[in-house]
Amino acid sequence: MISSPNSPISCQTPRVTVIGGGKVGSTLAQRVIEKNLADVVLLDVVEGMPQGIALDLMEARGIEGHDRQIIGTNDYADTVGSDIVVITAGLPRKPGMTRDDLLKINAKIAVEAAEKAIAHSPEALFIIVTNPLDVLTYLVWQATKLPSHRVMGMAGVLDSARFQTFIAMELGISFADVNAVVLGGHGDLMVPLPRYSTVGGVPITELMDTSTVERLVERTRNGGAEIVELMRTGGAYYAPASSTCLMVEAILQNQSRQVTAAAYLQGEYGLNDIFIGVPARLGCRGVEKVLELNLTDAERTALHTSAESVRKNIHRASEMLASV
Ligand code: TXD
Repeated sequence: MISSPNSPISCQTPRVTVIGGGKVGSTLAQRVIEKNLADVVLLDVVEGMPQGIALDLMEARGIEGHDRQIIGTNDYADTVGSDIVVITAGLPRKPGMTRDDLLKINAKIAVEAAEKAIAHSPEALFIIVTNPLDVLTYLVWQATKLPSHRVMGMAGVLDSARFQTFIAMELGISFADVNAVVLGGHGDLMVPLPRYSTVGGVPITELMDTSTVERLVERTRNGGAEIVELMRTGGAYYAPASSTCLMVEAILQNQSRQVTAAAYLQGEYGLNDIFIGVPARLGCRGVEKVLELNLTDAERTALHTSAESVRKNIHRASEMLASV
């Protein structure tokens, strides 16, 4: 059937641009096309690399059985008309390096990438993955001048997935019954919330003793570093790509899914003018709503401490970008 101009069925396949064709970017591109979610443009500064990855993934289409297109490029002109732009470009963390050490290099990369991408895709939503992502999400929002609901950062989905995994492993149960919540910046100061983390609706604080909960919280906080220490050459990318793909899917399919994302706060949790991990509903407009959980004094203090660290780095990065 050929759809008429009045057909409610759109003939346009959604388009997702992934900037940075490294481990996270290429794995995300693979997930997006193999889940049939969108066509993908994979962009990197390294010549030939994104083109090679794209061709390799195209050659897998017949076997994987999907019809999505992927192109690899070094030219932002090829990203035109994207619905979502995901920024994964930057340097990964090396052993012993903190996320904040990466601030200087990655701030410049992310801001330049966002400015170039928005010029070709003025309607796009942006998801920032590059670290330190809470800070870079703010800088990208400023650089693109987009409404805040169209810019968000990915980390909370990953941190929550890690906490969920450790809870399920500890109890020897299916992850499917575990719902874990982690707020705050993606760093050592992130705020896992055991009271809101449940197994079939029962808070884990009722299922484990305090020291076990504390151990799992600590492991979650060190989740990224644990993998860096093991791998030695680079960091995690499978779960980060899956986490980002979940956000892409929630937006493209207008799912109104509640996840933790770095979203812009305007008074929620007593915080203003900052992007930080909070429960947010994601749909086709981006962040539809920020949900405010009731926090204890200790949880609220921990969130504010994390926010202060993000804010300090926003100032540091802004000064640095201004002096370049
Ligand atoms: O939870 C999270 N948000 C994270 C974030 C989880 C995992 C990884 N996290 C961060 O994502 C990580 O600390 C890095 O900052 C990014 C990307 O991690 P990845 O593991 O994919 O790094 P790679 O493999 O080094 O890939 C980075 C690519 C590489 O191919 C570079 O050539 C490219 O980025 N790059 C650029 N592309 C486009 N434009 C510019 N300027 C550029 N500079 C580097």
